[in-house]
Amino acid sequence: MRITRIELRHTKMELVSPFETSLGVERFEEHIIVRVDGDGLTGWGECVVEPTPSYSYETLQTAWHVLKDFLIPGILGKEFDCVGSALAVNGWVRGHRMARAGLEAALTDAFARAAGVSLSAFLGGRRTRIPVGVSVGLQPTTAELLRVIAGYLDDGYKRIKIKIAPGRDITLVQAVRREFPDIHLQVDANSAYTLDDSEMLRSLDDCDLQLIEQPLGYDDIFDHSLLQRQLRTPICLDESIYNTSDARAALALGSCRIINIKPGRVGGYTESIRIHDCCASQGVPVWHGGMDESGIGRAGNVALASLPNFSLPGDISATKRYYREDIVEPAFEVDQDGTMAVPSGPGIGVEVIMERLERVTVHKDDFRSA
Ligand code: SMG
Ligand code: MG
Repeated sequence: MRITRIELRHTKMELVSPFETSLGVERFEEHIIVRVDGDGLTGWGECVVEPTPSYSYETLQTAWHVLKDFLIPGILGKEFDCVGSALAVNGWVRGHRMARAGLEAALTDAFARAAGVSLSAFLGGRRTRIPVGVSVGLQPTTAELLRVIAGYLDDGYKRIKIKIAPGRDITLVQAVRREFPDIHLQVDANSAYTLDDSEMLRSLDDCDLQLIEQPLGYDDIFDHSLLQRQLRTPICLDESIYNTSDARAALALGSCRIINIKPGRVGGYTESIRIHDCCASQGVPVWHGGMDESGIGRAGNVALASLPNFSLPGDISATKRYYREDIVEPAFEVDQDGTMAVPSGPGIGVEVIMERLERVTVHKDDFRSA
């Protein structure tokens, strides 16, 4: 495939309700939508950066810069026989994984379309439906949290994750457990604690949680190993796993027993699959995280999560959990059994509605080969 055109769009979409975590409150999602054209085909990807360097050190501006000045010039106008050969050209770029993942996603969609297969099949996925869960932000009151969770259980979700933060942790979790004794429940701290909080974290052992996600430092592996030794509940690492090497270190040290995979965080589908395979070979389950993607990113997530070792439900929820109107059709839905269908059409398998994409575009830039 010869890459003839690449387009970047800074998009801004309003969430149906504010999403509060230990990192702050989000009311809008601002991402970069990447479009790659070649051989008469179009591929789409979503770069899950945020305007601020909070969840990740990358920002919308750094990703735009790295895409525009390095990654796009590396491949524009060139001919590639597979995604890997296009990635290899930019292999010298260190870090900036969200920027790389957005471009890899668009390229992979284009190559899957060229092969006439779904992205799921192209990536090695086997399932036609995947188990999904929902991530519930911090709420103004405990009563409101219980009400929101009840609504999601009515929608069919079988796994609930709640966000915790210092002072808004054990009592919240206990209240949720009292109200819903049997649900699959997990918590995500987004690095809000230190080893000084071990006592509170140990008390979570009595709440029958599936896992505790990223309790300690966003780039820590060692302290998590000390904490995991004190806990019966599995720790799941999110922020501190950037690549397969981190995953191997974390598993060897006993820092976690489960890993959350997000292609944006680890630099794309290829590295995600390496981590997936590494965990599978050690009998360690993984699940697919979420970054409040639009339907473009969500379609990619669903496809990746159809691989066999994504055995726990992901943070991949129905479109209506995020946006009143998405930029793709059809919308993603959750069944009463807590599963979501994996699109089977070519590539990401959903249609990008250009008029809606145009409406959420703040700024765009277009790069064409001579
Ligand atoms: O896409 O459903 C989603 C959001 C899932 O909680 C979610 N993501 O740390 O796992 C996480 C957060 C990261 C984004 S909040 C800053
Ligand atoms: Mg997380």
